[in-house]
Amino acid sequence: MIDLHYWPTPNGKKLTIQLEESGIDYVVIDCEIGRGAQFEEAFLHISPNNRMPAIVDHDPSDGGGPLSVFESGACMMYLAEKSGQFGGSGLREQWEVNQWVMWQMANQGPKTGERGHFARLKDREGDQSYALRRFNDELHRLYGVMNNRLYDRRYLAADHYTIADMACYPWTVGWEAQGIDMNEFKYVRRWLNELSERPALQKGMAVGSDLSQDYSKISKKDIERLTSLLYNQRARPAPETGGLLD
Ligand SMILES: N[C@@H](CCC(=O)N[C@@H](CS)C(=O)NCC(=O)O)C(=O)O
Repeated sequence: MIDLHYWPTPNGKKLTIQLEESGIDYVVIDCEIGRGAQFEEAFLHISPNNRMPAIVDHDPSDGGGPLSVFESGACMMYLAEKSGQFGGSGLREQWEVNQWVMWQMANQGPKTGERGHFARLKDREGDQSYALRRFNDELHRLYGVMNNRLYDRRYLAADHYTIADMACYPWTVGWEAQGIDMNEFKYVRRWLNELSERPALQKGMAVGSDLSQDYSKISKKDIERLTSLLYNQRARPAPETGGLLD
């Protein structure tokens, strides 16, 4: 059984898609990031970067105690290895898949996230035009990378559906809100349309839909609370005593 520490965001949905597609048993443990669940001590032992998603496998293949994994890409690779599904087979396929998962983790996820961050600020912290131009351009470039990749192949890696596609889908499906004109990226659109038809993917995308908040409808006070919780994070102090410097 897998514990999935989860909130319904694109990073979380990568894992619900994979778990549904792979038929792996899992339980969802709510990690309400808008209320600070990511800073709880027990969660930080699982995910020291105070971010969800993360998983705990209660039945790891080495027969040892529970094994936890944080970072969605690492969780995907772990689950692919555990289930023997969607990670590619053989050296070349596996590394093609891993490269595209890493591409998502290092590019599409963070750049889309930063674009959204500056777009939501809407000049509340001064002129955001440079930051917006920077991340709008980056995002446009990244859609181009996917479009070129997909123009003569059905999937991002290998010649079949893999965790690389599952990692990118939940971030790509929001193209309209990201200010992208999909007419410019017709090979991405074909891929999105094909993936959207998969029942397990649809099920994974819907997990926790009753939990998500419509941020355009929440009060000013709640926006301020969320902003101070999520936007202004600085280092958590390390313990003063009991470490290697004593
Ligand atoms: N690279 C990480 C990113 C995870 C991430 O940014 N998670 C966000 C939600 S999508 C989060 O937990 N945010 C909590 C916070 O900002 O404090 C991954 O892919 O797992």
